[in-house]
Amino acid sequence: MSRYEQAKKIYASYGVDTDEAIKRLKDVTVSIHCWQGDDVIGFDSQQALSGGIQTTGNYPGRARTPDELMRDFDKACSLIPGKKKLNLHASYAIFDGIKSDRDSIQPHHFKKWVEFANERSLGIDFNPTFFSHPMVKDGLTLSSPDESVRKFWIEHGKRCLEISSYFAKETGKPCVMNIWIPDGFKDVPADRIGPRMRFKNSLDEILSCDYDRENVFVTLESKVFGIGVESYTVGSAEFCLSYSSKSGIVPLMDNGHYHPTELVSDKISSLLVFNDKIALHITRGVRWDSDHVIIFDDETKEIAKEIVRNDALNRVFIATDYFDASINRIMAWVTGVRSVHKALLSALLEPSKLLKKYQDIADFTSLMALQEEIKTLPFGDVWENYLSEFNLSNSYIDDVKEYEEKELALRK
Ligand code: RNT
Ligand code: ZN
Repeated sequence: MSRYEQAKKIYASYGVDTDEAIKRLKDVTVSIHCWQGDDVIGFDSQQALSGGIQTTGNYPGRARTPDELMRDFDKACSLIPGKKKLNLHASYAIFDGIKSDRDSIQPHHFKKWVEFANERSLGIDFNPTFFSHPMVKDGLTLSSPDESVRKFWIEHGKRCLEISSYFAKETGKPCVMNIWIPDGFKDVPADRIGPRMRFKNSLDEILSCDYDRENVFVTLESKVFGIGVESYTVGSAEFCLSYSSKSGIVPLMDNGHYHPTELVSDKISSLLVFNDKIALHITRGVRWDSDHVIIFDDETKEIAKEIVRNDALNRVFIATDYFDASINRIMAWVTGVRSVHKALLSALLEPSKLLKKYQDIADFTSLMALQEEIKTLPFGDVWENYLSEFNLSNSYIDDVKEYEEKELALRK
């Protein structure tokens, strides 16, 4: 009997069908962020990264051009199982000669990305880029008291809705467009409601434009603080949840955007009670929103369990969001996205009916014991079997190292 067959038997004794788990996971799409490949720099300007987010490290081999980023993304995808989407930022517009500013970018600036996605049957998700730009004035964009600044960014939001509609049309797959602004203050403000009122009005204006409401899902991402923006964040959790529910858009939770003892895994069910769809940015914050590479850790597993147990695989838009410049960037992509798949697979292998029954009959003794017992089931054998369906194996270090030698090392 193969290791997988043995594992299948063991899981079956807990009432879990491993074939079925693998089949369900093969249907899940993870939206892979393009910005791990170039340290969130993009191609529309050479501005330093701003907005209170930071990549640290200077590992050689950063993608500097669209071609390099596409090649690296391909390399990473070749080692990642499952269905994928490409998650782009507006700053990744590709200009042939004449540049357009953020308030005048057009669908055709993303034509190459559409070709890239279609050749690989990937859908595209999108993000307006409200940072790393001279029109971010005093740290503010859509909430700025300066009308010319606010108007500029409203126009950017509208342009991005048009581009998102274009992506949905050209790829034949829905586009998730996520709005996140870095707006806030380093120190104690005198007026907290003013910026929030302006942010609300700006969002209303952006969303009032004509876009494909059926195939573009607009999401709104909240945050607690950023570097240099420690005292006040305009788009706080309360703001973003309230705005999303009032205006019928989709709330997005990034698990790096809460106080360190607050867990997104615990928030998912509350949002599922009130929203048809929710969106996630999966990341790993170490002490702060550090955007470390996702690993197969407890919180990632718990997030996955909440999606699977609540039968919400088709209600949650799952995207990755992290950026580490201190290690090989392809390895970062592969390790992070594989960890999401691992967590989902382990959630799909949970005897959730039995666990829930123990909870409902208040047998907390068995609940705890069983949760511990299943941690040492032969998960690895099922994981290997899942990977084998994509002709992949559990190890990928040598493969990425070879690419590093042949390709990344030449980037000087
Ligand atoms: C920042 C947010 C946001 C960005 C990306 C680049 O804290 O998480 O999602 O990481 O848009
Ligand atoms: Zn995020």
